[in-house]
Amino acid sequence: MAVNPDAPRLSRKTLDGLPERARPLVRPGDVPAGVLHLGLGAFHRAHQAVYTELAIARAGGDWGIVGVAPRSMQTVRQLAEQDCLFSVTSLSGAETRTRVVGALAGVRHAASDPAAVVALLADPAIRVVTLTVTEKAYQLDPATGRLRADDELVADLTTDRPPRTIPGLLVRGLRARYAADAGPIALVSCDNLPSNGQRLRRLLDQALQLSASADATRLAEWFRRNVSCPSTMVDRIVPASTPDTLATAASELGVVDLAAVAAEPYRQWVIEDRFPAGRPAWETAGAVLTDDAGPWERLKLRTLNGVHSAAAYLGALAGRQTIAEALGIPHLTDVLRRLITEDVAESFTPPAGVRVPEYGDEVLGRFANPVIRHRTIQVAMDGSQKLPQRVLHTIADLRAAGRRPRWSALVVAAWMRFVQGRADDGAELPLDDPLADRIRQALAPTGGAPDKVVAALFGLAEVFPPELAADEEVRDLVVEWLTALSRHGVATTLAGAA
Ligand code: CS2
Repeated sequence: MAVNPDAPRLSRKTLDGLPERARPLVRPGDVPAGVLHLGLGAFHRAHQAVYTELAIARAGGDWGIVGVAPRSMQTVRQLAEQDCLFSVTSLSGAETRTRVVGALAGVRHAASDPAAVVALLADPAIRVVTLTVTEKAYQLDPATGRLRADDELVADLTTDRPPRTIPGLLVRGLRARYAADAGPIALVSCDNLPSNGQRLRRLLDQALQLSASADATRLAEWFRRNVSCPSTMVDRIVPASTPDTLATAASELGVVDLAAVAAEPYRQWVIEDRFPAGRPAWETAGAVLTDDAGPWERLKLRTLNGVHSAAAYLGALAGRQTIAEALGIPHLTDVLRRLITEDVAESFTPPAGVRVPEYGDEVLGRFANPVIRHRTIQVAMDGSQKLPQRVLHTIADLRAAGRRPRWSALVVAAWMRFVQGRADDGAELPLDDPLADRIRQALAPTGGAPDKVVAALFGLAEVFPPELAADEEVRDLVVEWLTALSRHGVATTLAGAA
């Protein structure tokens, strides 16, 4: 299905012709900007933008969002053509609901106009910055927490050229804010990383030091006193939009929306309440404000995201296109349930009142939603950046308690087979990962022998901490699973395990 490019577009002009139930709660332009958001992908549009629009509609406040696309000019162009309007379709088997969201007050393109973003960071009206920039933007060594500055970031921090990296952009903006005396601000990471706020703070602290200038000490002091980095747990399944997404939106709206996104109905946001210059009343939109998001982050990363990655790697190897289709592999749901109850639930203390097996069952129900066509390949990408917090932390905590991480080792083995690039039927699998070259180099001399593959990939220090790589029991488990997967494929391995 494709939309007719000549049909009328979603815009302020066409808003009044929309079905009543599809109209935005806020009109863009009516609410001045107070939030700057970096990363204008589908997830932001279906998550923070929805919460913020609801919060403005229910509790008021000048909290319109200026959305910044770091790279994609297409997103910026499409949204600009639509007066920053876009729709979110909630999809469940039972119903399809499409509503236009009016939270965006403006859009910018960082790659071609970084100065505009720096100026916004120095604007006193902007009091909250939210980020969805994916795991790989947080360039910290997992073992030491030290900044891993590549040439691009070093150039951003030590020269006057327009910044190209996210930390470079933020440092430049914070400097400008300090110089302009534009007041305190909260920087809110909405990426799927544990202690994402602390990570962001550590990253910026070190980046500010690297960019040292004459007033470095005062700048560091200003940063300490005026900038908060609350941690958050974000949750909503939002697959990349497809021509089908746009066609559904067009038929629900009666106009074409090239920035449409579709998502599951479920959404959750847990936010540490540390905002020195105020914030949207997100609690009125259902967000949970807390003083420690840590247990929620662990719950979600290890259960939802860990199991998601497991379904993605095993599903892709078995030739399944979507997560829901992957759950149809015989025995996979049983194995995922054992991963949840025998490994994940034993690895940490959940938030008060939450039982991990029940939360896990709810997650499996969400994954089984057949109308959310979330591609296994999409969830599988950037595995080197995702594996630590989704699976390896579970393994480390189980080991510390003297337990055997049987099912988590299967997920590691599935990733190791996935990165070798062939599905069980021989079809090619893409390796979309910032460490792709390193992974290929490590694999080259192994000839695909499971013990050699495991030894070679355990050598990637960015992914596997030294204690884990040296743990023979874990290594033997992973080799055992990888041998089974390589010899017999996913279906037989699962049938033998369940
Ligand atoms: C997924 C997440 O793509 C992925 O790696 O696991 O994007 C997942 O859909 C979200 O975290 C759900 O909140």
